[in-house]
This record gives sequence, structure tokens and C-alpha cells, in this order.
Amino acid sequence: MTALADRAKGLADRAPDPGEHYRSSLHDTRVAAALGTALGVTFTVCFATGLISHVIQNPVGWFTWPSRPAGLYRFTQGVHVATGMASIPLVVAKLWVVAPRFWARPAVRSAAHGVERLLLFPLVGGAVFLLVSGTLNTFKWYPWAFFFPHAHYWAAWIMIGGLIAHIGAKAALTWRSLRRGDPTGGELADRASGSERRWFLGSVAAGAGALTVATVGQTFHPLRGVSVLAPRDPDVGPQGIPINRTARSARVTQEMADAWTLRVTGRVDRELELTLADLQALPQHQATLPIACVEGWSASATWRGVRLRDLLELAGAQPGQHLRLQSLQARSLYRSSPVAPNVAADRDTLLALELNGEPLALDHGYPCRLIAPNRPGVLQTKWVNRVQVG
Ligand SMILES: Nc1nc2c(c(=O)[nH]1)N[C@H]1C(S)=C(S)[C@@H](COP(=O)(O)O)O[C@H]1N2
Ligand SMILES: [Mo]
Repeated sequence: MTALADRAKGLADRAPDPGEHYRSSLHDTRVAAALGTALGVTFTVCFATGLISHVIQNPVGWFTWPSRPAGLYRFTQGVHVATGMASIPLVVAKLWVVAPRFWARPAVRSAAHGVERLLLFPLVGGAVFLLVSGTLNTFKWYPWAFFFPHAHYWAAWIMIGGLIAHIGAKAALTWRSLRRGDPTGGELADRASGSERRWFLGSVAAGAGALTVATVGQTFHPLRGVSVLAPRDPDVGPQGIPINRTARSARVTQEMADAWTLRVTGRVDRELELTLADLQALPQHQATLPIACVEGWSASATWRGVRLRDLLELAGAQPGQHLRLQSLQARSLYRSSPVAPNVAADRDTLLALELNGEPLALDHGYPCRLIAPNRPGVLQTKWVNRVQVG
């Protein structure tokens, strides 16, 4: 051994072992295994539902999101936000339980162990980033310079890579430990008694449940009354429906709306330009559909207006074309939204003129907004003034 390595080893031997400070018996393999299993489930469900939301908003050729059942996206996105919320106490508890392992010596036992430890950075870093940015997003608070959906999306892939590696590394230990305990060789060893373990895990589960119940009422209405931490009350807003983007903040004025016409352009037999009176003179159709915001709130309402497919027929558009709907709003990522052929063909896809029996409020998109079944709120464009075909 070189003199330098010798000295380094001497220092390491003398250094106090930070692991010794962790006296609680809850730094226990079985507790870690139980929390890890719960997190494996919540993160996988959260990841899958997040991917669904991503491909709906960023359509790819090989996947068509159905327009039915009408409330499916409301459900998947509610589950996305709820599993993310439930994961917060689970992650805090898990990091605390395994904390002694971070100080374990030798820090790297083998090449494989080194890789396993390195991959904790994307896993833990990614998870913390996802939970923090996701939570702030549900409160519509963006104290950062990056574009939330992209950053959240890429962090999810980084995290899931780390998660798969971690599950690969820990599956056998977790399985053994949960089945019969691991008094001999577990990495933290089994220190907790059965009752300590049950008490601790029960408390963490209660915390995760309470946080979920306290927020899920923004989309699951029966729990509205107890959801004290929910960022949104789904019943509060003009015409009983919340507003995300007001007309004022979108710089849409009453004068603009009054001067509005709706144009149907592109690959059609005849381009159209319709006034509100023209639209009102067409057959009106009514549908009860939710607005399901990606941020996790949702609210159902009764909408009335012209079927998009009737309008396309009037313009002589061939069925099966992709559309883009555009808004009066001048500058915004959400001033336009793609409409796939299956959505355009749905009998409940409306250019709505009325909400809950009244003309749309300006904040809800007066004179005309898109409302379609099974669709993220962000794609339900308000103040629609153009239907571009093909
Ligand atoms: N033109 C336009 N339409 C829009 C938006 C927008 O910013 N601009 N926001 C969308 C979002 S994020 C949601 S959730 C729904 C419902 O929001 P609202 O309650 O503000 O109508 O409208 C959508 N339509
Ligand atoms: Mo939204």
C-alpha cells in the first residue's frame, strides 16, 4: 500500500461512524422494505398516469386517446395527483429509515454496489424534484424559469430509470425481509419489534392517507368538505365552475368578444365565417362533461352548443382529418389545441355557447369554447375563433 492510501485508511478508521448516531430501532430492514414497496406502487401508478397525460397533450402517431369514457382523464389525472401527494410522507419516512445506510462503510463494496449507489442520485433527486414541482404546480405557483411540463416529464424518466435499477438491486432483499424478516444479514438489520413496526408504518400510512384526503376533494366531490388543503374548490367560480385563466389575464376583452366571428378554414369545400347568431341558429346539443385540469381539480357542468362535427359537415370537410382550434387570445401556449379525428367525430364534442343554462361568462370563453369528453382541461380552448382543418 502506498503511504498516501495508508494514511487515508488510517483517517477513515479513526473517523467517527455517523451511523452510530441513528439509535432508533426503526432504522430497520423490514420497515424500509414495506415503505419501499408502497413507494414502488405509488411511483409506478403516478408515472403511468403522468405518461398518459403527456401523450394526450403531445400526440404521437401510434397512440390515439379515446374520447370515451368521458370521465376517464378526470380519473387518471386525479389518481396522478393523489398518488403524488401520498408519496410525499412515504418518501420522507423512507429516507429517514434508511439514513444510516448513506453513511455505511465501506462506501463502495464492489463495482456493482458503486453503480447501485450512484443510481440513487437520479432516483432520490428525481423523486424530490417531481414531488416538489408537482405540488407547487397544483397550487399554480411557478417560482422557476423552466417550463414545468417538460421538466416534470424528463425528471420522471430519470427517476423511473433510477427506480428500476433500485428495484432490481433490492427486490430479493425486500422479498425476503417482508416474508420472514431478515435478522441475520439485512443491510439495516431487523431491530424493530413487531409492534414498533406496526405503529410506525401505521402512522406513515395515516399521514399519507390524510394528505391525500385533504387534497383529493378538488376532483372527488364527496370529499370536498374535508379537503382543507385542496388548492381549488371545484364549486367556486363564475357559473359554479372554477377559472384558471381569466379573460383579463388572457387579455381578452368584452369588445374583442363582441366583435368576434368563428372561421372554419383549411381543407374544406367552403370556408365559413359565422357570427354568434349564425351559431345559435344551428341545431343545439347539450352534454354534461367535466373540465379536468391537469393540476388535479375537476368540475362537471352542463354545456350547450353546436356539435363540432355538424360544423365540419357544413363546411364540407372530409371526416377523419386532424384539426386545430384557435383562440381569440393573442399569445399563449394554450391559445390553440389539436383535435384528433375521433374527438371531432364524438357526438358530445361541442363548441359550447352556454354553461349551466346561461350564456358563457367571458371568463369561461364567451362567445364560444371547446368542450369535449375525456380531455385535459388545458386542451378545452376558450374564446375559440378558428377551426383549422387538415
Ligand atoms: N384560450 C385559452 N383557453 C384555455 C386556457 C387558456 O389559458 N387559454 N386554459 C385552459 C385550462 S388550463 C383549463 S383547466 C380549462 C378550464 O379553465 P377555466 O376554468 O379557466 O376555464 O380551460 C382551458 N382553456
Ligand atoms: Mo388546466
